[in-house]
Amino acid sequence: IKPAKVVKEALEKAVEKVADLVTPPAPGKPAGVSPPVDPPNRPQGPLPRKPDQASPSTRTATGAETGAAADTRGQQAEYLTTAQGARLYDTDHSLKAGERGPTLLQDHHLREKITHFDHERIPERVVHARGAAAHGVFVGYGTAAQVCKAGFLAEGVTTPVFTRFSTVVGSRGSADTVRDTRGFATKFYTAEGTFDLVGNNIPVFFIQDGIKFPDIIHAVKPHPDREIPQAQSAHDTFWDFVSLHTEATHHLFWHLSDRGIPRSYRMMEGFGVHTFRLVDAKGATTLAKFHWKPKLGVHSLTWEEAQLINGIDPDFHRRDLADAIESGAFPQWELGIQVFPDTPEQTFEGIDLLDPTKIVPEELAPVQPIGMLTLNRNPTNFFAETEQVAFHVGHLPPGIDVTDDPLLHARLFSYLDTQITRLGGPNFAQIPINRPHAPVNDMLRDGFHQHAVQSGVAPYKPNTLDGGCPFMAGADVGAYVEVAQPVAQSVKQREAPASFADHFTQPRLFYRSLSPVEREHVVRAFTFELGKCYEQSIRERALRILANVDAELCAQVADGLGLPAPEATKPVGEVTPSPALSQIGQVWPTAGRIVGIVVDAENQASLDGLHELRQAINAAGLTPLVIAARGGHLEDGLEAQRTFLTARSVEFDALLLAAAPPPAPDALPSRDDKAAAQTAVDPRVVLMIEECYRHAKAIGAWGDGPTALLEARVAPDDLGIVVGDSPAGVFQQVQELLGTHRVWDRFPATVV
Ligand code: HDD
Repeated sequence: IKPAKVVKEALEKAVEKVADLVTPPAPGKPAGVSPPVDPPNRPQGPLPRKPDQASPSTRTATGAETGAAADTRGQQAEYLTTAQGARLYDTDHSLKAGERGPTLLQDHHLREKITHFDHERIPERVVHARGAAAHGVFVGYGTAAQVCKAGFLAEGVTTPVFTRFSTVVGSRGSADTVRDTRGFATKFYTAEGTFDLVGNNIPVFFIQDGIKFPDIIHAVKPHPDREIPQAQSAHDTFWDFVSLHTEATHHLFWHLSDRGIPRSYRMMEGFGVHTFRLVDAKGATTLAKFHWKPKLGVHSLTWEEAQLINGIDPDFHRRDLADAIESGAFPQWELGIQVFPDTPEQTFEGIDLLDPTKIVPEELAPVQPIGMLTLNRNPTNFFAETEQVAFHVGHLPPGIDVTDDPLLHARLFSYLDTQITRLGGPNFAQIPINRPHAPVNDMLRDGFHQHAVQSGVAPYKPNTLDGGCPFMAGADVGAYVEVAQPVAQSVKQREAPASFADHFTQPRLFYRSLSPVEREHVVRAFTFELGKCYEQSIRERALRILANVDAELCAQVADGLGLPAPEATKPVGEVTPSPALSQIGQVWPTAGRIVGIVVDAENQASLDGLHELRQAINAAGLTPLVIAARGGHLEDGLEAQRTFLTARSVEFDALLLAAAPPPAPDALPSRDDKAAAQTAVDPRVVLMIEECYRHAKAIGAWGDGPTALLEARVAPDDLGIVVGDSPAGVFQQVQELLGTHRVWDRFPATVV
């Protein structure tokens, strides 16, 4: 043990070192929004949130509202200790035989610190590895009570939840905005046991039988030889499989539509996919499909935006969710059900309800709202919560049962099985994020990572030694009793029913229900993905599938690939479009959108009215971000949150131009300055305008702003361009345009 004096000196030295690293604010210059940083020589509170997180309101869910202490940090306790609680005097130097001598094996702190670090990583999820999550609450409307006895659906019952969104294909460090299906998994900590609704943002699945899950996943994951491409479906093995496996066609169409590149997790629908069986208080059953409807509407990126964002901000969706919650813009979804009579056939209007590649159009069975989900608190620790959360389709409360969908049955096996490897043993339900809120009284014992200290001697049933406990419950006291469902007298066989055989009608229904601009995106997506395949035979086979779904679509994709369009071999008949499948054509709330405002610090007029504009944008529930040539202070109470160097159009849903800033000295760092001198407006601002224009976004301009528009060759009277005198007036019109998300009319679709 070092004498106290030596320890004190070492501490003082360390404090001096840290103090050297902290640059005090220049004299006379405001220190910015954060208070000056003191050397951390004593416990301190966490740093304040950054300003853009504080809008549109300063409310956070970290206070009394949810009772959560998201700001609690282990690091704030006064002294560093070992895992056994012994206080440490030094964590920077190994114990050595003399200052320059060899390290001693007896250094327990060194070994504990390194050993723990060596084991910090656990296997990532085999699918859905990349995700982001949030806590929240679900409030039942009571409208489901007629068909479902689950207590959490009763009127006004509030249930804590944890929702994790994810991509499917990419590994844990992959980018957020790849083309993919998104996972939408919600854990309801109900008083009757945990209910996990483990769904996707697409209502159908690639396969009809879970035994094929390893095949589809092996096909879509990177090629095993070079492990490329990461988080992509545009490659040969994926298209090899789906072109040979026509039941994937319906999911494929959703995947290649705008649904595959959502604007935000907050702006996605969610689907339970399978048909479930609901049980009411009297034991009567109804079949149902679960739907999540986002309050902000369903919106997507453009393909070019999605690709740019993958490089510019790979955490785009994760950041968007966390920032929105941090700022008090809590995302909400209404839970709804489509209900169908529980007939022996388990079909509805000729659609087999056990086939997970089929939807039931909402026009035939409307989605009836049964409750509201609000996500209002970010996780405190990503690993402990988002990474360790374990969902399982078999986690069901009384009132919700499964059907004989063969995809669901394989899932009922897979989720428990995978957690045993991923979370290191069978006791993962004891990890805090997975702990049920209902009392647990099981007889599961021992195993890796057992945290409970179980008393008693008789973890078996029946027993007398522990007083016969625990006893069995009946349905009258909340037992989960499976519905006594007749099982058909049948032969053992590996077959799909004939009612699963039509693979093309519903893809056509989906495609024909889209608006022309959405169909154009599907055509381009097929052309892009097949264009990335090397094997000609795969492209040709995929075209033969498209020919069966829609001859026009097939011809356009074939044209893009430079191949002849094949004839249909199994053409499907006409379909009645389902308008509910299109995400365009409605006006949505604009809350939660990001508005960029370009200013010129040297041009005072461009700062006039900015305070009021920011307030108006905040008050409307949107987030304003001021962009200038340099960061920092602009004028009292006004900071530049982005610079021309850090801002790129893809971060903004709409762009406002208060100025036409001339090229800053760092405008073109890698090219000769002559080029910069020839442009009147900073080329990075011009690029922002060009991209916003191309991505069909609303752009507003006042003051010198229209000059910047002209520099980007955007006509002030073009569709979705608002030029006016006052910032407030321009914003108002831009906000109206944002209600439809994009100004698609700017680029009339060329598909029929
Ligand atoms: Fe799955 C994870 C959704 C079919 C096997 N799945 C997983 C997650 C979601 C889904 C959202 C991530 C949960 C989280 O955030 O932790 N999966 C679906 C949907 C499906 C589906 C909507 C079809 C309707 N899944 C499916 C099949 C199998 C699996 C057919 C296997 C037979 N899924 C798994 C898994 C995962 C998983 C291997 C990986 C990590 C995990 O479970 O916890 O067990």
